[in-house]
Parts: sequence; structure tokens; C-alpha cells
Amino acid sequence: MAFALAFAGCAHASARVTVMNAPDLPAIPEVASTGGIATLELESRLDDQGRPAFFWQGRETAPTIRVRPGDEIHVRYRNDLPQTCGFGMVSDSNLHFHGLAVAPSAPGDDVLATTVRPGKSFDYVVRIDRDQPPGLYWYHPHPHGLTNWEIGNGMAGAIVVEGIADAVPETAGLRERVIILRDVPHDPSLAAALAPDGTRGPIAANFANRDQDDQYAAPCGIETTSQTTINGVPAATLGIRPGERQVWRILNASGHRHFDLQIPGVPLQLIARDGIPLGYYPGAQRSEQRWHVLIPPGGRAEIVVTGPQHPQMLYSLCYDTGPHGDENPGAILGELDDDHGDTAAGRIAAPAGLVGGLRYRSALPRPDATRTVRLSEDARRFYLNGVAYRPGQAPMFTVRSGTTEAWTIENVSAEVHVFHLHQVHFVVLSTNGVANRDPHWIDVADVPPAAGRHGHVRPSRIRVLVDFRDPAVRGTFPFHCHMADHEDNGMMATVRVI
Ligand SMILES: [Cu+2]
Repeated sequence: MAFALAFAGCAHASARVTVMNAPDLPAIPEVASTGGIATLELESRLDDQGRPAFFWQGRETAPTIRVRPGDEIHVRYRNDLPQTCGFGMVSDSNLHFHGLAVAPSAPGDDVLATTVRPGKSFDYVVRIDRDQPPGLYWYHPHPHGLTNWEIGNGMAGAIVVEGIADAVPETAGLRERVIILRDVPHDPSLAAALAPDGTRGPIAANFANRDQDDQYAAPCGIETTSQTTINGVPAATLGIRPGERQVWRILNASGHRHFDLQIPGVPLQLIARDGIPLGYYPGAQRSEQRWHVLIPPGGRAEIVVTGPQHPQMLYSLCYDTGPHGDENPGAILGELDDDHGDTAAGRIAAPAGLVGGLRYRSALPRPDATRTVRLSEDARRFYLNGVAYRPGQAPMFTVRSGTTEAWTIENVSAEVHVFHLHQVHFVVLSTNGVANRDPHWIDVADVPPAAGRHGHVRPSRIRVLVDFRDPAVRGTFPFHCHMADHEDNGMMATVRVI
């Protein structure tokens, strides 16, 4: 890190010299809807390194699916993974369409009953609501017990719902980048470090060691087992001219790592979180200036970046996941420099009268019910309200469609967890009793570690308002920790909306 910073300093003196020589940010191929339908065939199989991976048109890649509100996504998904994966489970797969307010039923966004077994295929049809806000969503596998093996090895792709310029007119005409951040194990078998049989393996040892160490010295640790990537490469050059503004749509598709993005000296104009423009929240600004942007696993941030006068690094800052948490050390993701060749995805289209998300824009209704979800863990398993999830388990809650509910998410463990519900968005109202000063509609939220040690645990709590008002969202779907290894090991439950 120090070495690279020293070079960045030199670059200031000799304007616009490439310091990293990293390749241009790879562009991700795209499938756009035509006639209201985006159609693709996607396949999962082991790549030449033995990792489970998405393939499209014979290439190891997951295209960005670009749609408009009211469109459909048709995916023929073929599972060509070996019959069993490295730790003895059948290599099942399926697809989740994260963040979209769509029905939780087959042949759409159903991860509970729809399993694509090895050697089989399934035809997904996802109907996107006319009211779907414009922004960045994503698709990834969600077979309980194997989610970390599949997502953690890189199986994820982006979905863009068009229309951001209707919500943020100043983005019209700007060049656009889709950026996918991952954290891929050096050894493909390590993504299965938490085998779903309850044997927590290396993490259990970590848990035990850290428990004896009250004053742990390196809160972010030193990651030695994995490599962060940006659009599939360890570091990239992001071409941007001095003063040019670009829209970056950034997805954290890692299995369980946070990214806290910073470009020294460059303000980041945050315009959307988790697919919903900031300005949709009643009374909120269309954009907020940030000096760093934290994205939990599963989260998305859409930002406007202004090209610096001199090359600058793109970093992820050290993030402390808590005394029992995993290592999230700082990382260099790339460098902003003059264009060497245009690898942007295209330009943001002019406003087109796509006025979505109406229900998100009105004053928050009073909650119709309250619930409590307690997050806990021991050396073997992870729990919601004391229960480690088993497939087929009865729903934990039954909710009336058309309502909102206030949920208290309480963390009694000494590491952060990432709360996520399928199909719906929510607002964080408060954290540990302190009102949220810049609330937004989101679909993943950090629940901070509990305070106190050795039997004197003070739980951390976030209070959220969950939106069950969309009439399309009826049925049973999961909520869980989006650290995929935690979910695989039990930190999941289901809710039934009637
Ligand atoms: Cu967790």
C-alpha cells in the first residue's frame, strides 16, 4: 500500500502519467430488451480453474441485463456443474433477481421451491413492474447451503432498469460504467470454507482465537486467502478525462466482503442506493456528496464521479467487521486516468417519462405491525431468533399485503451482519436508538456488532420500516444475512405475505 501511495504522489508532479499500468476496465457485455423482452441463455459450469462460473455465448461472463419498467426478462438457465461439488453436496443452482419488486413465485424470482439440478435447465420469466424505480439490480444463484460457493466464486451479473435521467436529469448524456466488485478466493475450494453441515472449519478457529483477544490490534486484518477484483481483474484503469463527469453503477457481488470506496481528493456524488434514486425518499436531495461510499455485500451504489486533474487511485478502505468478523483490509482497485480507449457501457439516455417508484415518494405510512429478529451465532451455526434455517421450514412471520411493518433487527454477536429481504425495500429508521439522519430506500443494511464482551453483551439494534405495499409481492420468500456463508449456515428465515 505504502509503495503505491508513494507512486501516486510522484504522479502529481508529472501530470497524467499512468502509475499502475493496469488494463482498461473490462467492459461487461450487455443484453438489452427488444420489444419489451430481454432474452438470454445462461449456463453454470466449472471454469478452467475449477470454480463454478456463469457462461454466456461460450464465454465465462454474466452479461448486464438492460430493461425498462414493464419489460420481461427471459433466462434459459442451464446447470452444467458436476453432479456433486467439492464437499459432497449435489451442485444445485437457481437464480435470484435481487432488488426487483416481483412476484416470489415460479417461473420468476423464487429461490425456495425452484432448484435447477445438475444436468437440468429452467426457463425463468421475470415481469418487471411498471413502477420499478430506475437503477442497478442484480442476479445471482441462491441454493441454500451453496450460495457462498457460487456467489463467492463470482457467479453474479448486473441488471439495469433504465430511466435514471428521469430521476436525476443532470446525468443525461454522461458516460456510464457498470462496475462489479468481487472477492474471489485464491483457492477455489476456500469459498466453501463454511461447509453447510455446520462444520465451520477455519472460521471457528478464528472465532476462538479472537475471543481471547480483547484488544485485537489489526481491526481489518490482513487478507491472505482471497483477491479483490473489479470487472474480473485485480486492478483496472478507469478512463476519465479531467473534469468529465461519469455515472458509475457499482455492485458489491462478493460473498461476504464490504467495500468502502474512496478516490483521494475526489468527491463522490451519490445518486442511488440499491436501485432506488436517493431523491425518491420524501424530502431527500437528489444527490449527496460523499468522500467515501460503503457498500455491504449485495449492495449497490450509483455515483457521479468527476475526473481529477491528475491520475488518482480508487481504493477500498479498511473496514472493521467486529471482533469476531472476517478480514476486510484496504485494497487498491484501480486508477482513474485519461481515456486510452472508450470502455464505458454507453451514455445515460435522455429523460423518457419513466416515472416509477410512486409509492416510495409519499410520506412514510405508520407501520401496521412490529417484529423483532435477533441475529446470533456460535462456533457452529448462525441463527435468526434462535433458529438455524432448514429448507422447508415454516415461515417465521405472516404479513398482510398492502402494509408496512417496523422490524427491529437485533445483533447479539460480535460481528457485523447484513440484513436483506427478498422482493421488498426498507428504510433504516434508527441505529441503537439514534434516528437515521439520511434515510433512503435500500435492500441491504449493516447491523453493527454487539458491544461488550464475556457475558455482558449489549445488543446493537437497527429499526427498519419494511414496505410490503406492492400488490405483486405475495407469497413466501426469504430474509437473511447477505454474508453468504452466514446464510448458508443458518442465518435465514422466510416471511409469507398474504
Ligand atoms: Cu451475517
